[in-house]
Amino acid sequence: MPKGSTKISKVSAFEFLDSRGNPTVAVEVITEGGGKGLFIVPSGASKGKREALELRDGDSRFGGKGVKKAIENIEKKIAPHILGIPADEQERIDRILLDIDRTKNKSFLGANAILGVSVACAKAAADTFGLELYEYLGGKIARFLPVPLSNIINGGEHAGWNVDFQEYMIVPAGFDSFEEAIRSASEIFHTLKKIIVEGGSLPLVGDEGGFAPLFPNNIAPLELLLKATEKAGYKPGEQIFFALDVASSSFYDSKRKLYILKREKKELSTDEFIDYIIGICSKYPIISVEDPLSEDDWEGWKRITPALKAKGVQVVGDDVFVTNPEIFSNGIKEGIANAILVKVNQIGTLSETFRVINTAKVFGYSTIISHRSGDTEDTFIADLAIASNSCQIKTGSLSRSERTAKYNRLIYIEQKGNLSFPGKMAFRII
Ligand code: 2PG
Ligand code: MG
Repeated sequence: MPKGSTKISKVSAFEFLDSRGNPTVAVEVITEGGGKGLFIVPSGASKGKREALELRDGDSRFGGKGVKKAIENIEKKIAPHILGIPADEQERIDRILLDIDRTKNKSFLGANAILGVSVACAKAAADTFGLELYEYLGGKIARFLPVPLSNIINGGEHAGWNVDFQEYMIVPAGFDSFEEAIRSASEIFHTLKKIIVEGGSLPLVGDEGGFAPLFPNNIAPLELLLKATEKAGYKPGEQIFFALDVASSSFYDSKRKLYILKREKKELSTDEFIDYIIGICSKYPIISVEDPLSEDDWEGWKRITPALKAKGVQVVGDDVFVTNPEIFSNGIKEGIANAILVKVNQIGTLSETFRVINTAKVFGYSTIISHRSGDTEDTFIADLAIASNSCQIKTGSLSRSERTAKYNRLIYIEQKGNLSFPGKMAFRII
């Protein structure tokens, strides 16, 4: 029962800072019943070309990255249309936002403005009802905590190109609880730090809190992960698995149709690159590979998907789907990937995000709820992962508070709630 009316009584917008120190939109929605919801919008670096548009001012403030226009849009173009509407009528609110915007990529209002309002309404409604956010979004029944894909070695655009691949993740799937899984990830992270320092490198971290030493090739980080896992006392391939975000759109030359590996001084055709990826997956306990091929290489995706699936590797589409229901449906038709990375700011409303998640479930695709490389202390995605029964979350390393905030929220929920940790089941391994 609501504590009071969920009707929206106030909408305020702020220019906050994200984890890279860039401005980002924050929105607070207040209901007549006294419920409050504040959401801080994240921001990506290695973006898919077809993501919804993040509106930036492009003037002299913050090197052009200010978000005052988006804030003005919230205050003047959005707020008057949603005041008085119940914050729990999510579909209706999101419809109003889309009807005001009327562009394909949300460029009139800005996806950052739209998303800020969309999620802040959900948070305000949950608060008015006196429910935890995951309960409000997912219903009051027991469900799953997500298995983390923890990015402890950062590369590519997130780390000044120390290595071509963007993310080397450990996946602590062989445990019975989230708490134990996170403990193992943290211990491996700190063991990795020792190994890096002993090897003569500085233990500096990239945008998502993973270490970012210089590597001679794209395989060396996997050797390091193996070493750190074993040295920390864990079993690779049993307790700890590995995952990659190749983020290959960032080094694909679409004119020449070549994958350019700067660290290895190699230029590979699609078929050569497919063999290269499959070779890596055969050598290490890799359970999941994200964006192995470019968003412009759908023909290649059609070939790599069955090849990786045959090896039991989850094939994740991020830049290639950009959490867009239409693009995702085309991908399903073409047999591309068997999992989708879900980033709320790629699409811009909560309703569309749930549409994508539900479509994935119908067609047997796994869903991984994801942060952005420019993130904030906001923990919304932790609740979204539970509410949507996604069983997997990608939210960075075991350092930097904008990353650990999500882990801490999940530890808190695990201790308070009646949820279970799916472990290997999240990857369809019994
Ligand atoms: C990715 C993300 C998050 P960005 O590619 O999956 O890790 O990076 O937010 O820079 O797109
Ligand atoms: Mg990605």
